[in-house]
Amino acid sequence: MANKSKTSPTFGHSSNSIVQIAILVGFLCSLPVIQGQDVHSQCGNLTASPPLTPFVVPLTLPPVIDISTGVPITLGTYKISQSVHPDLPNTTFYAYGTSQETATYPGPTLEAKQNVVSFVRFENHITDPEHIFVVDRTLHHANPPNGGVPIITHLHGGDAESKYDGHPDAWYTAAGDTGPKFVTRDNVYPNEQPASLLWYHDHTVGMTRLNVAAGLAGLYIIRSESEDPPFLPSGEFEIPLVIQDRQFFPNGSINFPDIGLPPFAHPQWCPDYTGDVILVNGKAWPYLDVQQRVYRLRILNGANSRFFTLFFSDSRLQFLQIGTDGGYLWTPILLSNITIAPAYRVDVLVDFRAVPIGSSFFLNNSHADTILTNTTTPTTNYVMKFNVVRSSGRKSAQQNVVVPSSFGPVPNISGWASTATLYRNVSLVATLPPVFNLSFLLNNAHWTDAPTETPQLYTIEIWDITHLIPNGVHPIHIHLVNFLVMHTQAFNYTRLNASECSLQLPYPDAGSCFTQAPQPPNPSEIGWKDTIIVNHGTVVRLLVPFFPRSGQLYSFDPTTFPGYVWHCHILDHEDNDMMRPLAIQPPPHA
Ligand SMILES: *[C@@H]1O[C@H](CO)[C@@H](O)[C@H](O)[C@H]1NC(C)=O
Ligand SMILES: *[C@@H]1O[C@H](CO)[C@@H](O)[C@H](O)[C@H]1NC(C)=O
Ligand SMILES: *[C@@H]1O[C@H](CO)[C@@H](O)[C@H](O)[C@H]1NC(C)=O
Ligand SMILES: *[C@@H]1O[C@H](CO)[C@@H](O)[C@H](O)[C@H]1NC(C)=O
Ligand SMILES: *[C@@H]1O[C@H](CO)[C@@H](O)[C@H](O)[C@H]1NC(C)=O
Ligand SMILES: *[C@@H]1O[C@H](CO)[C@@H](O)[C@H](O)[C@H]1NC(C)=O
Ligand SMILES: *[C@@H]1O[C@H](CO)[C@@H](O)[C@H](O)[C@H]1NC(C)=O
Ligand SMILES: *[C@@H]1O[C@H](CO)[C@@H](O)[C@H](O)[C@H]1NC(C)=O
Ligand SMILES: *[C@@H]1O[C@H](CO)[C@@H](O)[C@H](O)[C@H]1NC(C)=O
Ligand SMILES: *[C@@H]1O[C@H](CO)[C@@H](O)[C@H](O)[C@H]1NC(C)=O
Ligand SMILES: *[C@@H]1O[C@H](CO)[C@@H](O)[C@H](O)[C@H]1NC(C)=O
Ligand SMILES: [Cu+2]
Repeated sequence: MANKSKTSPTFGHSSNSIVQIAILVGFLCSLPVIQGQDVHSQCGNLTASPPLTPFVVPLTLPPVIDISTGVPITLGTYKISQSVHPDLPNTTFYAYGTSQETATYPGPTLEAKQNVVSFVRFENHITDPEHIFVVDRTLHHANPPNGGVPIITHLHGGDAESKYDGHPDAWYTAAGDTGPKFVTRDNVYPNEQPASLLWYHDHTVGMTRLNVAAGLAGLYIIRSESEDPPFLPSGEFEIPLVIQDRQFFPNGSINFPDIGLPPFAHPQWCPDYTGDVILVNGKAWPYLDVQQRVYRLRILNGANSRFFTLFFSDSRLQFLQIGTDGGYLWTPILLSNITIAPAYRVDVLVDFRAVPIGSSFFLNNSHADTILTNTTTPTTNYVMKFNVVRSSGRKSAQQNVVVPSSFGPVPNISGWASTATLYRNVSLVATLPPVFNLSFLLNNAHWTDAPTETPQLYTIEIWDITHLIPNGVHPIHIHLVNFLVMHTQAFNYTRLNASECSLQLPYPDAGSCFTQAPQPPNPSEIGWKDTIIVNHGTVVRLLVPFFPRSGQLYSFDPTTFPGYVWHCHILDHEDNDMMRPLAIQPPPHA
């Protein structure tokens, strides 16, 4: 690794271009001349993984740790060797676990109880002098004086004091170096929020994409006696699915690009890491034997940048969606397909009583590799396989699954919106070469610029997220709070860019850039969300309450050091430079 980062590639001229990306960002680029004997991996042109027969590995579930006992637990990060497929040598991962021996990728599933405080200490036991992937030193990144692999763990979706939120500058290494905003390794999670599926993952500045691709992610479930409906599938019928993609070398190592897109002047950074192997809970295209019953699948898109549009290979199997990022939906909804961006969680019921014993079905994916390239890697068109089998031992009695028609009252969004005290228009932009080195920005500002998103605690804001890049899509994540999508609205980018119209005039005014009236959110995005897809040529309007969903006060002070962040959840974008501070201010005086 050491000599790789020193051998920075020379940017020569070649007739070969990564044509699609070049066209999309509006200029031509050229390939670097690769020097020396080292095997390099070019962003957008990784060597295909060795062929692996799909659906031969059984799905495994990460170990579960009960964190509702009041007893503090310690999770370390370790370098481990784990098998993703029998035809591939073991892979080196960075992984969470209670010890070197028990560390797994994905990490253990932490099970918390609503309103029961959990104490989780994260330690760094990765003693590699350098990361297993090449750190791009032209990005703003954690740079420990004594080297090593910095980590900092964020509980995604968690409502906690910011010193426990995994601030990107609060990293620490095994050798004891700490980032400028480091406070503690001991985290306190109040769990005073709805029953929901969260996840914990690394959030180190400029290195999140590397640490998460290396394996640093796991699930966190909040259960609630008052909210979890009785008779929902549980135990062996409730299956968590962490879906991620990776590319592999024949020796089992993860193939992560170490040559970026010239002449963007970031020698290693790749704008969208995607792989040609789909992993579910760390196994390549696994299978699961299911009984003729209703199953509850709790799905996380844990990919760096890949979106999935999930559907079953047989239309008799559909998703009854009962939850989003932030908990139960007020109205469950039957869907044939669900699109999940990185960090999206969906809680779905699948009724295998609709299909015969002995039959098999695939969970497929129809989403392009990236919206930028709009290419499809055929091996990513499928995710896993379900075999419907006779139940062994117990009699397969009719299962008593009762799905409530409602999990609670529909929030009065327009009523809340009328009490909003601040309207904020935030924009997604890109800096393009040759004038600037490619990066993605929020509001034209860099991560290191002073905070501009400074909401007052216990107020409601309306955020318009205005996508001002000619192409691409960005899933935007806000820490601490959940929000509701009020609407999305398409506009004509070409006309806006040419100053022929304005977004300040409403549709259908002749001077308005909007090409349609405001549209309701996608069916699978109706509900509490902490991450939201913002497509190019659209404005997404969010209702963002800066208070707990209970309507009560926080039990902690969200205005203290080091503060929160909001960012794009394409990890490659977040690292360069699509992340900003979220500095919550004291509440207005009464
Ligand atoms: C992709 O890599 C292969 C070698 O692995 C090379 O032959 C080909 O020219 C590359 N294509 C592009 C567009 O970079
Ligand atoms: C490969 O990984 C598996 C776990 O997936 C482990 O049990 C086994 O010991 C590993 N083998 C080697 C040679 O490290
Ligand atoms: C695996 O193969 C890749 C590509 O040849 C190489 O760069 C890497 O060092 C190898 N990893 C190990 C652990 O041998
Ligand atoms: C995907 O689901 C949406 C509704 O959420 C539906 O309108 C669309 O037709 C579905 N697409 C396919 C290919 O089934
Ligand atoms: C992406 O490619 C598919 C076919 O490969 C095509 O049907 C679709 O229109 C393309 N989408 C965009 C946005 O170009
Ligand atoms: C789903 O994946 C399976 C397994 O690869 C494949 O046979 C099937 O054609 C796919 N279905 C669709 C509709 O793409
Ligand atoms: C929503 O709130 C507004 C303002 O408080 C109120 O006028 C309206 O009746 C409410 N709507 C419903 C359906 O409760
Ligand atoms: C672009 O990156 C190069 C290499 O890191 C640097 O020398 C140059 O100053 C950067 N240009 C701008 C406009 O940021
Ligand atoms: C946007 O406006 C341009 C210029 O008026 C027009 O050519 C184009 O068709 C419009 N695009 C859409 C999607 O309406
Ligand atoms: C946006 O406008 C600028 C001129 O102001 C032009 O150079 C550029 O090509 C336009 N971009 C697109 C995608 O239309
Ligand atoms: C939002 O900001 C963008 C970029 O500054 C601007 O073009 C747009 O008009 C603004 N929208 C509103 C409604 O003010
Ligand atoms: Cu992005």
